[in-house]
Amino acid sequence: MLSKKIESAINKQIELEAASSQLYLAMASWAENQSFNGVAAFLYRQSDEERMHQIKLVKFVNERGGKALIPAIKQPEKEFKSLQVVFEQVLKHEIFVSAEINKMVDICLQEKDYTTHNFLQWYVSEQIEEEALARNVLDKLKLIGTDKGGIYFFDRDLGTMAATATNSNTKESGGK
Ligand code: OFO
Repeated sequence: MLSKKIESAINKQIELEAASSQLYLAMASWAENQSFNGVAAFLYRQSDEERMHQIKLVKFVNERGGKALIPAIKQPEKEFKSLQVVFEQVLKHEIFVSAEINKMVDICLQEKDYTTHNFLQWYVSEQIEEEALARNVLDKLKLIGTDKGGIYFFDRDLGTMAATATNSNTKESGGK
């Protein structure tokens, strides 16, 4: 059984995962409208992943006898100045999410809830990967600067990255 304190911390995180999914969806849609189709594919995929993170938390709360709350999400920004601004925001956002996950882990230790603590370790590792990925993409963009050819290949590479990740996920889940 979850303590009220942990239940409310996870419900806050459910909202944050949903907001992350919406933010990346807004970014994907912006990129698609700018004809950055590879970047759009990458961000659509990130948005799907955040939704999966949200659902995993919803199920966990319900399975442990709590009540998961499905939040209203405020509309994210719809205009972005450049690709670099998009990925600066992604990185900043992921760093913020990591800090929030760490706070939850801390609450679990205070409450001696080792089951939730164990469950949250998946999120801790996921955040390490996501921060590293965002940092890596941003570094590439900084190197490219305003070079049009560079941006063309960057867009293509992100599209390939999204397709490869989707294919390997499909294989892992047995094609489901
Ligand atoms: Fe939910 O993984 Fe990042 O934010």
